[in-house]
Amino acid sequence: MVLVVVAKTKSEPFIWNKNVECMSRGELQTMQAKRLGDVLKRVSKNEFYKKRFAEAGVSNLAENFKDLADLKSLPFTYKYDLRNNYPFGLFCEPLSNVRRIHASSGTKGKPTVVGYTDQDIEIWKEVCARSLACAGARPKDVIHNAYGYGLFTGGLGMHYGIEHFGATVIPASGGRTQQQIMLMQDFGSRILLSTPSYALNIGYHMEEHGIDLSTIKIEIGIFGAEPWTEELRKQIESKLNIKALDIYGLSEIIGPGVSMECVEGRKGLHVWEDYFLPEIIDPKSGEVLPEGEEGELVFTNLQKEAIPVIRYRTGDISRLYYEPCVCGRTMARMERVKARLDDMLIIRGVNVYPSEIEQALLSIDELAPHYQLVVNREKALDVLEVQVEISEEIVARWGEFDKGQVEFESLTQKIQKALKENMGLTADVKLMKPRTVPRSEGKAVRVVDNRAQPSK
Ligand code: DLL
Repeated sequence: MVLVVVAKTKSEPFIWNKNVECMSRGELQTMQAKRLGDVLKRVSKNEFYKKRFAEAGVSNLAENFKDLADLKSLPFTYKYDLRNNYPFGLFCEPLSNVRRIHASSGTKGKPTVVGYTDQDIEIWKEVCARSLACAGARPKDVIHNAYGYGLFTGGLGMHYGIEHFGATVIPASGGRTQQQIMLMQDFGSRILLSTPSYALNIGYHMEEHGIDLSTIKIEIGIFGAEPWTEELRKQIESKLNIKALDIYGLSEIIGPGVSMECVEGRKGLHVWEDYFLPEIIDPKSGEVLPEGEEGELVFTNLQKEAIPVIRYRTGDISRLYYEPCVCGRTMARMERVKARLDDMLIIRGVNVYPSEIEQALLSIDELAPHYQLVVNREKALDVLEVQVEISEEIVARWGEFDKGQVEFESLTQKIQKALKENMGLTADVKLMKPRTVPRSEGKAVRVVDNRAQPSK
């Protein structure tokens, strides 16, 4: 008997701009070096940068710095630089050439303001279109955009990218979840764009209201704007029966579309390096770290007109990898952002990130993925209370939700043990009834910090 094995032909990855996304590293570096020279000429006319470079002893910037290796001798730019020079101090173009302004809210004080020229908007459209293709979207798709519209870059940034990509955009923005579900059902959207916490909210809303999952046609979710874990990805994928992919970005660099996970590899996010030059540094010393080491992400805008930033300290913790990817793209990949440096909590001497707590909680079957971390200061000691919902099934099995019952006590102990064993953390645990932890409609508020003077 002759066995004929017919190889199943795998569909080719859809790459938006193959010439650039699959460039050799040598070609890419030549392009980056040229663009770095140009952007340094541009910023050297700005008063803030003139002063910053002079203070750092960097002179004749435009002439002296053309080589990528010289980048590490340039000073960093920080979020507070944008705040201290509010609103337009870091702009390198007159407002008459700035077509749009966005701002990121921040919890206190003035927002961080950014601007875009016509060309900046073209670049933003391009990187968002690349990101959509990278996630497995196609120009014939209907794309439901539930990122907030307004000063936040998520909604409008992706909106223009979707139109440029040639797909149909549904500008849903955040909130009114019932209506969003109806629109997804009626318009047959195949792609959902939102924060991961809002996607989960949609999934739970459907379940709680008895809405059949098969009435929506979403196959792919493009989720970002906040840290999320692999465990949360699994929960979203099973709740909505979709593939969930990670998109990263920040207003100071452009907005969404700085990097995107590819549907083929799902192992790290491709950084669109022809526009955004990434580095990983040791946050304490500022030294550049080698490939694969964990540190703070730093980006330099290579081609931005209105407000290009040089060596911008994102505060996000990640790693960079340069090895080839199964999708064929050659652009560096960054590991999913673990956390923001300033989100780190120090609880009785233990340094812990909310994402680590999320990971531990989501691995406990009896819990729902809805939690909040409340920090108080008691007699000079920081005390963490982990408030987490019990799943509906467990409450149904118990028959009631009563602090006195044996199961209640043993579940509390199980969570405390997991936190202690996984990260050495001692925390109070408050089990919550289903649907009592506030649901997210945009970026989730994971930490409620009640300390008068945060020790961050
Ligand atoms: O959040 C831009 C964006 C919109 C990205 C939509 C993705 C999707 P900002 O409001 O300026 O911009 O917040 C930027 O959010 O420094 C990270 O701390 C965090 N962040 C963004 N994407 C991710 C992600 C938008 N995929 C800040 N994973 C960044 C983890 C993320 N954190």
